[in-house]
Amino acid sequence: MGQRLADISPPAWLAEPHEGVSHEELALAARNHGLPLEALRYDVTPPGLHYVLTHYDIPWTDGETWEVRVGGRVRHPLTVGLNDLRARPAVTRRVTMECAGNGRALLTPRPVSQPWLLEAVGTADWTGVELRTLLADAGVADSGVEVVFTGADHGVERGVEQDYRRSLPLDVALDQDAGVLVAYAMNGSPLPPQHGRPLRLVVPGWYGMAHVKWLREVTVVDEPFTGFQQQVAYRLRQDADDAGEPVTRIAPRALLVPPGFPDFMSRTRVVRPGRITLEGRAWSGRAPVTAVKISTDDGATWTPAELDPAPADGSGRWAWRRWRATWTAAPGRHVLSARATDAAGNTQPLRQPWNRGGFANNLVQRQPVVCVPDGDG
Ligand SMILES: Nc1nc2c(c(=O)[nH]1)N[C@H]1C(S)=C(S)[C@@H](COP(=O)(O)O)O[C@H]1N2
Ligand SMILES: [Mo]
Repeated sequence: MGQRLADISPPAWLAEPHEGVSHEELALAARNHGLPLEALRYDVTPPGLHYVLTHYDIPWTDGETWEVRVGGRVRHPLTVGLNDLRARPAVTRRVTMECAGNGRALLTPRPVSQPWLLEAVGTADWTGVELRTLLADAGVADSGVEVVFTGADHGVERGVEQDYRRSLPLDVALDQDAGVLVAYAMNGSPLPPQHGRPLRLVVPGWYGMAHVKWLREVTVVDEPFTGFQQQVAYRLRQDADDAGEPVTRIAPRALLVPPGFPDFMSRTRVVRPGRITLEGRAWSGRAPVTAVKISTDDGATWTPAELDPAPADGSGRWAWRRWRATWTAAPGRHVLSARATDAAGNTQPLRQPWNRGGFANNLVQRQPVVCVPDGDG
């Protein structure tokens, strides 16, 4: 009696300077696992190693009876089952997806939410149907401005009970180059439950929140969508009462495959003296990555890395690229970094960008390494 959802669902807050990660954040971090960074070696992330983020529960879904409704401001509302989708022309796209909150737990002050370090990324081959063809069949009315996507998951967040919902501008939803998919397969197999079984949206180049999982409704609307995940969450704000800018496309980032071998607790990397090949991946959802530089002296000096060529057929446009560089390690402590730049001139900041949600923070990685001669145990 007299209970309100707000009592169990706190507003967003920032951690105090020495506030540790709580059990609630640990529970989120265990549910929403990251990519083990050694898996950056794979072009396509093997099943189970792709990062996962789910705000509420993974809903129980049945692929055989699943239907997605395409409605709202359309001339011919559609209800499409999985077999109808599979009978349509299939498209496979290789897409690197990254959570907008990647890097959040490294910020000062630290926004309290899913405490990602740098591992909220993965690359998959997504197969499905072009969203624009479904919208064309439904016949978008002239009054349409956005498309709202509804997932089958339900929860409460900061006191607001909701289905997970996000929108895209109609021009993105309909654009052939944007390449938005309604996907039913990941790496050639039906979507695993945690990645949206049986259907999800894939929005190449956009941060993860746009890729609505367990997709059950596609609704054309005639006014900009003001739902929680659009207007309250996923905004770049300095102050709690800023309207803020929406989070959209992925900012450039490069990460290193962790060199050498790790210490169990500190994760500090141990390498031997001598020549070492450093490698990693770089991506941007804004424009193709054009350069990666590395630093082995904590950002004091930078040298170009070698970038793998992009596939000539354009299939790598939305996928990360491998880079490599050689480093001659000398005994002692070092901090390694990599920095990506894209064709639009976007690059990674060397000083921390900050916003209240900890979104789209692409500060360069700092990887501590200790170089110890063999037998110096
Ligand atoms: N229905 C639904 N879709 C969702 C989410 C969600 O909680 N519910 N989380 C979003 C967020 S924030 C991210 S980062 C991606 C993660 O996708 P993945 O778990 O397949 O890596 O899914 C997005 N799609
Ligand atoms: Mo996310």
